[in-house]
Amino acid sequence: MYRSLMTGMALLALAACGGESPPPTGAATTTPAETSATNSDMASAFAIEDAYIRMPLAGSDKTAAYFTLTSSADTMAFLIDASTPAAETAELHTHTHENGMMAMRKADLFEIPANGVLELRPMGNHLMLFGVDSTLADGDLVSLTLVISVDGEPVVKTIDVPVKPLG
Ligand SMILES: [Cu+2]
Repeated sequence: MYRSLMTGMALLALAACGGESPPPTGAATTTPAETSATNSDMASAFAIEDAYIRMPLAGSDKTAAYFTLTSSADTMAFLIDASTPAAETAELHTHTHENGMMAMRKADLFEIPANGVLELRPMGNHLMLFGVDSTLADGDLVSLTLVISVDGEPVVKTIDVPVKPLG
């Protein structure tokens, strides 16, 4: 029962995400050295909790990452990019129901409200990972780098995220 549910979800992920071409590389702006002090100050305005990467289903090289990002910045910020050495590409995805069908769509950004929370969760907004390292195992810690745009400046935040099975 549980196994067939998981298989169904794998097929859904393949159907929804398989046809997309990877985004152009170099989309994330590199950080000039002279702004790094400012950026590290800004990075502390964003706290990431409950982060995990869902262990890929057997035979799949796709999975998703979830976390809760809390901002203490006084302006709206935007999550604009993500990357991890454990996957070839990472995309921001929304998860919606359309005409009774579940669909995932690539998003250019997620809003992080001023002094608010951006929540990535199963069946909601998520980070989709493609070309995932096939050796990932339950309990592994994976580096995840997020690029947050604050007042038009990229703020880079890197965290270690555990790999966990779904549920
Ligand atoms: Cu997705």
